[in-house]
Amino acid sequence: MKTISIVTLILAIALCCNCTFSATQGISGTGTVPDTLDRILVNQVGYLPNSVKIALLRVKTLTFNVVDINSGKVVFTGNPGPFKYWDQSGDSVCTADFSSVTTPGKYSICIDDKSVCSYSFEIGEGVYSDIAKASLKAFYLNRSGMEITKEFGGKWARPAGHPDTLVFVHSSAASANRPEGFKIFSPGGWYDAGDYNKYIVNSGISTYTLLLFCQVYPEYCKNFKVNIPERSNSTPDVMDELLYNLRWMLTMQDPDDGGVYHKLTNKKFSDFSMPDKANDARYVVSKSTAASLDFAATMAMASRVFAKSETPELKELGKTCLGAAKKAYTWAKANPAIYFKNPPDISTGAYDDTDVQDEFLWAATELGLAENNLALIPEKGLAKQETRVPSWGNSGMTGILSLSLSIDPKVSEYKAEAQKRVLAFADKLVDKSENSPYKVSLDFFNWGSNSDVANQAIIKLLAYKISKDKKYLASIQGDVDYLLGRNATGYCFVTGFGGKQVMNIHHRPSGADGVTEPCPGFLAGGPNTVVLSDCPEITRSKFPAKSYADALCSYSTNEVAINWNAPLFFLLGAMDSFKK
Ligand code: 9MR
Ligand code: 9MR
Repeated sequence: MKTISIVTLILAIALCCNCTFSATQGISGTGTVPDTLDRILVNQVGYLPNSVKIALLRVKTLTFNVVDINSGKVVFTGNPGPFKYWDQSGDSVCTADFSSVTTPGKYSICIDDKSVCSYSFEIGEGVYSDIAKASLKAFYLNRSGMEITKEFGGKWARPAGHPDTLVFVHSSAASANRPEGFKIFSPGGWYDAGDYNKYIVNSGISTYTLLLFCQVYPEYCKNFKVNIPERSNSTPDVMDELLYNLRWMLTMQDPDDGGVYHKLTNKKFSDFSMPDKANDARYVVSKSTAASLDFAATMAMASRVFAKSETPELKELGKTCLGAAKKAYTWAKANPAIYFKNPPDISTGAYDDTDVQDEFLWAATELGLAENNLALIPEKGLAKQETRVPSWGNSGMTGILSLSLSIDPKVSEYKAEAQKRVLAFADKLVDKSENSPYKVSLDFFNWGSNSDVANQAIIKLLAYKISKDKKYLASIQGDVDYLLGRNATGYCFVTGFGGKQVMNIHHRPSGADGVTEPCPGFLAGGPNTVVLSDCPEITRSKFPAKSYADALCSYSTNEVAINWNAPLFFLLGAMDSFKK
């Protein structure tokens, strides 16, 4: 893969053939002047006509212009807000509000008589359609055990890899009926991320997020079409895609005792080969309490969503899911503290967690909702659960989200309390974004920080769904804008989109396929300072919001993952559903 985006270069030349830096002065905290195209930060994909539209300027200017790219005409002139310093990025920015531009078209924000312009963007009702589709299609491109054909994969077509029709039971997972070396059949599912392994904990939350999307936006889902092999059947394509993973998850349960294997994996991370060339032996490793609970919660949620489906097979599958959920939960109750740890001979991702109270809460809540059994819902646990964005290791809040949307009158009391908490949390997030120089709620950069932005947006979207209060919309837009370019790195973080594109994701197929462009539709993990040593040759910024490298070696900032793309799709699908 090449390191510089062709699109970036062409745009730079087209927009800025006379790049003097005269009247405008760099105001970056480090004293360095950002690249010309990074001096004005915009959402490089676009805005719905009636949305709030705010760009960020890193240069001092009295006015800014919105320029129609086709005609070259200035359609709006505005005055920026005051400069504000962000300790997370180490620089100052000011807002350029151009919400009053609503005419569909292609634009750029310029200052100084067009000597400094932003990347281009669109205004229109359809601006999120392609990117929402791509962000779901990314799951298809990460399917294990299936050939990605030209018809559906285009230039990212590849042979099938990891059939997982012959998987060994690892010593850590051995049981009386399935001793060490026993062979099981566990095909399908999505690769977790840039690696080729499949982990139940992370699969659970990702699948749940897509199920939640189907629950919250049923009409949109019905009409949402993606070019995947199942597109012609009567099941919505989002559901088809998640079924590919859910059916694999079901194979990870030991039919004898109901316990769920933590992961299906190679002993160590493979090199950057294509899936069909990376054929080391595969193992299921150790059952764990967390995996069993996340599995139970996801299956219980699936049973509720499938019960509403119009297809008899899905209704039937829903019953299977509920049965599997109950068995896994029973196992976890009997084995409440089997915390996963990599055995000495296994070094792939651990998704380890020694506090499973939140997983218990999530599973119990989902089972209570699925079985209409109020007694199962852990009242005390709910009260104790801290309000936070859900993640693979902290899923308790997910139960609260499910409760807040329940339609079962039996849980109405819990529902009211859950809604109150979702709204209070969303209000706090809105408050943060309003006061943030970069207009985002994010103020802490973890591994996968971009997914935290998308997950925060989900909280606000649910608050909007519950309250119909438009006050959430500007903040949600801010999250979209951040991910699509209005951030301290200037990158549009979804592969295949934007002017400054991410080209070198830590994703084995993208790194090995010989195609210049990475597989499209993936959300890069994003900036953080958790691991600074992943690329020995690259020194990253000490400012968390800028500590990002578009380099294949940067697994800590530039990997992709199903639990990051799921909230991305949720957010982009929701935005697309708002079109008129
Ligand atoms: O490629 C691996 C990636 O998929 C994981 O998310 C990441 C963190 O567990 O690890 C990557 O593998 C790296 C390993 O941890 C350390 N040596 C370099 C490997 C990347 O090439
Ligand atoms: O997303 C995970 C992150 O929260 C952890 O800090 C990190 C290190 O343990 O691992 C991340 O998950 C990786 C997993 O272990 C292996 N597949 C790739 C995942 C994304 O980087």
